[in-house]
Formats: sequence, C-alpha cells, structure tokens
Amino acid sequence: CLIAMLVLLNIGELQEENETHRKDWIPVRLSKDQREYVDAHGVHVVVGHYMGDPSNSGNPNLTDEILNSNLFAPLPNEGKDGMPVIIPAHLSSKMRQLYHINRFNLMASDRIPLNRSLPDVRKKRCQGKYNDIQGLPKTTVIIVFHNEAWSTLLRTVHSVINRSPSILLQEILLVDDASTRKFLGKELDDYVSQLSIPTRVIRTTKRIGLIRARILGAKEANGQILTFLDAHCECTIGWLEALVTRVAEDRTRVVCPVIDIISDETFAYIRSFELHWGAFNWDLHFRWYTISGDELKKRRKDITEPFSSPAMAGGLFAMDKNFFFALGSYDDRMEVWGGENLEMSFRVWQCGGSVEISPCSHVGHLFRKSSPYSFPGGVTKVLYGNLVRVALVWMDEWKDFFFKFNPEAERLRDLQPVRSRIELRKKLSCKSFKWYLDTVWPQHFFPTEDRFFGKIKNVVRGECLEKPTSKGSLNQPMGPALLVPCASNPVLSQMFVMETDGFIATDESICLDAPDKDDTPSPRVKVLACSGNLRQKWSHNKKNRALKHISSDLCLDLPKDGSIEKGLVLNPCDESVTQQWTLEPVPWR
Ligand code: LR7
Ligand code: MN
Repeated sequence: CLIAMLVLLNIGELQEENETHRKDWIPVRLSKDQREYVDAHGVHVVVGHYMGDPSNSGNPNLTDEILNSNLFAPLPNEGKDGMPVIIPAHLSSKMRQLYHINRFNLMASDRIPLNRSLPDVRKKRCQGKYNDIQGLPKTTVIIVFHNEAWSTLLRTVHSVINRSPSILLQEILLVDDASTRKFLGKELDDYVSQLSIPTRVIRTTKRIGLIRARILGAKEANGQILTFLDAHCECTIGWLEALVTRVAEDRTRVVCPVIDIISDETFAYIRSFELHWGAFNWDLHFRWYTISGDELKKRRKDITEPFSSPAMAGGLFAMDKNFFFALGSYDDRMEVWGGENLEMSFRVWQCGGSVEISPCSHVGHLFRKSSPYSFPGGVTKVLYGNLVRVALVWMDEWKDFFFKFNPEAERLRDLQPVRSRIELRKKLSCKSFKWYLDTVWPQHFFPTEDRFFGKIKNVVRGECLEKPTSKGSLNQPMGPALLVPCASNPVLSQMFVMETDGFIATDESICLDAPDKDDTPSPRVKVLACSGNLRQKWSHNKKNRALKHISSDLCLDLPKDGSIEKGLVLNPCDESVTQQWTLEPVPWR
C-alpha cells in the first residue's frame, strides 16, 4: 500500500484540492529511506518495504530502553486541525534516531495531543446525508496491532471516540498481535479501562499476523457490524455514519472510507482524492486507478454517492458481522501481511456481495515508506505465499497468467494447500473470475481470450516496444514508448494487450498514446494512463503491418533522423518498411 500513497501524492491535484493544508507545510527531510523496491521485472514489489534485517541492528543507538520508552509529552497546539509538526533544529538528531523505531516521525507524533482536532474534509453535500442514525445497528471497531507506538495507537482510539456518534459505537477492540514493547501491556490495559466507550485489549500468545488477528477480533466482537482500522489512523467527522448506514441498508455491502494521508514525516493530515478506486496490477499488488468515465458520468448528479470498487486497500472497512462469517471470514492460512485484501475483495464480489467507497467517509492513515516489523519467514515468502492462495482459489485461468510471469509465486505454489477454501467457494456457489473481470472491472488490462497479448515488434529493426521505466507524477510509468532488443524470455515490460476496441495497454493501466503536438522538435509517441479517449485508439493491419493511430490517421514509425533512442513518431502512412509492425502473441497461460 506504500505505492498507493505515492500514487495519491499527485502534486497537481493536491494543490487544487488541498491548498489549505499545503501552504504551511514544510516537510522535514529525514534519512534517505528506500522509496521503492523494484523486482526483476522492473515492477514494484512491496514498495519501500524494508528488505534488510528488521531488527534495527543497523541502528545500535536504539537500545531496549529507547524502544520501550513512552515519550509522550504533547504540546497543546501541536498538529492542531491536522497541521504539520515542525521539529526545532536542535532536536533533529534525536528525531532521526526515533524515526527508525516505527519508520515514522515518532517525535512529531508524540508532540501532538491524542485528541487533536481535524478539519471536516468532506464535500458540503455530505453534511446533509447520513443524519438519520436512530435505530441503526451498532458497530465494534477492531484495531489489530503489532508493536505500534503509543501515541499513534491511542490517537486512533481517541479519534474514533471523539468523532463517532456514541449510539453507533458498541465497543472498541484492540487486538495485540504479540507485541514486545512494555508500554503496550498493563499500561495500555489501565489506560483503556478509563475511556468513555468500552474498550478491551485482546492478546495473542504468539505472533499470528494481521489476518488471523482480525479473525480473532471479529469472533470477540459484540457489535452487529464490524469496522476495521489500522492502528495508526485518524477518523474525521461523519466517517462512521456514512459507513454504517450503507451496511445497514444492505448487509452484503463492504464499505470503505476515502483514505486520506497522514504524513510520516510531519503528521500533517492531507486530504486525498475521492475519485480513485482500488484494483491491482499483473503482480497482484494493490493499486489505485482513476475511476472510469462511465462511472463518472453516472455520478455527475451527486459525486458524494458511494461508488463500487473492484478491490479494497484492506485495512479500513465496515461489514456486517454475520455476512463476514457466512462468507468465510478470512483465509486463516495467510501469514503476517498482504494478499488478504484482494482475497476478500474477490470473495465478496464473486460470492454475491459488493465493495464500495463512500466519499462522505474520510479516515486518515499513516503511510510509511517501509515496514518496521519482522516478517517471520521472509517478506517474499510471506507475501507471495499469500498471493499464491488468492490466485489458486479465486482466479481460475488467470492464476496461470500470474504464475507464468511471477516465478517467485510459481516456486511457492505447491506449498499452499487450498482445498478448504476451494470447497468454501463451491459451497457459496461463487461466480467465476471471468465474471468478475467482465462485470466488476471491465476497464481491466489483463489478457483475455478475445484480446491480443504479446510483443509488438518493428520489422526492420527486429526490436520490441517497451514501456518506459521513468515515472510520472502519479508514480506510473510514463514517457516515450521505446524500442529495445526483444527479451528472449517474455518480460512483462514488453507485453501489451490490444483490446478489441483498439486500446493498446500494458500493466498498471498504461496505454499507448499520441504524441503531444507542442513537444519540440519532433513529438514522440507516449505511454501514459489509459483514459478511454479516442487519442489512445489504434488499429493494426495484418496485410501491410501498419499500426495506425485512428484519430490522426497517421502511422507508427521510426524517426527519420535516426534519433530512435528518443522514441517513436507518427508519420503519414506510406507502407514503408519502418512502418511495419508485427503483433507477436505470447501464450499467457
Ligand atoms: O504481523 C502483523 N500483525 C499485526 O497486527 C503485522 C501487522 N499488524 C498490524 C499493524 O500493526 C497494523 O495495525 O496490522 C495493521 C496493518 O499493517 P500495516 O499498517 O503495516 O499495513 P499497511 O498499511 O502497510 O498495508 C495495507 O495492506 C495490508 C495488507 O495485508 C493490510 O490490509 C493493511 O490493513 C493495509 N492498510 C490499509 O489499507 C490502509 C490504507 C492503505 C492504502 C491505500
Ligand atoms: Mn497501515
């Protein structure tokens, strides 16, 4: 989900939507944490996740005493209304040291009161909605955590209490997944016992991972509705009414808030866009994409209405408790972190429910660039082990696509027994993955029977089209389409899907697009986010092998001046050899 944050930080849009939060924001620059981690395909794995020794051995200054100390000395006005915290210069070395414990600016967090105020970031129209809450079922808020900092955990709890109508709140359940920090023991029990909403801490005896910890919390819950949060969130006004009302209206809905950003460096509350939905990429990593034009059209009347989403981010959602268990809760053989969000999204959609995002519910989440805790067994084994389970149980023929292009998953495939989950799928008479792709996510860019999937090769140079490795402001690959030597093993960066309606797409919803006319001196054909616009439509003529850009009636060509390293161009179609392209299918399963 770390990449998801980077995607959200589109500066252009932030300026437009978020002027008030940004103007006083002077980010504190910390150590150069790995921003992203890129795997063999040049595709993001768990972006930013710390791949080294998670025990902090690289920071010998982090003694047990520091790890267990509970600094907590808030200043009354710090971080007020979601404003950023600015640490005085003389504290900066201490600040850096503390940063490593949780991979966020702990000093900043500890200076902010646990009950800080936040702005109402909703659209005006939301204030008139979801006010009729008498008689709605109550919810149990479930927060699982492993070695969370005191101030972020309890700020989450206070934000729930302060900004939820108490008639909707049954209780708060904190599930401690075998934390080792002292202050999360008796000190926490004592603290929560005096809160105005019944709050309990349940503890596991050994580390069971967030998935099983959530199942445990759900079993213990007394509320009719389960509302899950990560342990470093802050809820804003109206967040719960918007979720609970929708679940109460239809018990098969899984409702997510819009997830705003709490800065890991300054703890500023940054409103994010409302017009993104959740899905995933070819590696089965969660991604945000802009919602489709059709969906936007439907919503023009009232853009604050909830909209359905192919997948959820995972941590923040409300769902009926009976529906949660009827549908098979979670896959309890998933370990530690990852994959459960797609598993649940597929299961909910394919087995008769729906996943939606409510623009009137805003909850902030603290996004980190790397993960602070250990992954027993190793990050790759844990994450891909979980994803293997998702693919085997829910994805039908598309699992073969996943395994074919993800060797780390293929290696783990035989180690994952999934019989009971397949039986669950049968018992619930769930629909196929094809139905899911066709119906829930028709804008998807996965290969299908009626699409071309493979390489696009220039005949005269014998080279293949490749998507650029440079990133645009949405952290998506963006730039000129390049021609490079064709890889002998099919690599995903050279794979394209050509849809029947003429869009040429690749992973992460990136499409072949026309050049910008004002690019000087010679405009290049680009790849950028698929928009569904005519300017991204192409047609391929099998006879003369021309790849024609439909709206301009020009053909994909090599630059006449030989500046091929700068990318490809469009020229009037003349059937010359440089304009000949073959679409070479690659079996995708
Ligand atoms: O072993 C563990 N035991 C735990 O109890 C590991 C983690 N946890 C707790 C942890 O303390 C935290 O409260 O589980 C919660 C989630 O872990 P994070 O905060 O490290 O996860 P994340 O925010 O990086 O990741 C997202 O994807 C996860 C995949 O398993 C979960 O679904 C997280 O809930 C999810 N977070 C969100 O959806 C928040 C918004 C992200 C976006 C966009
Ligand atoms: Mn989180």
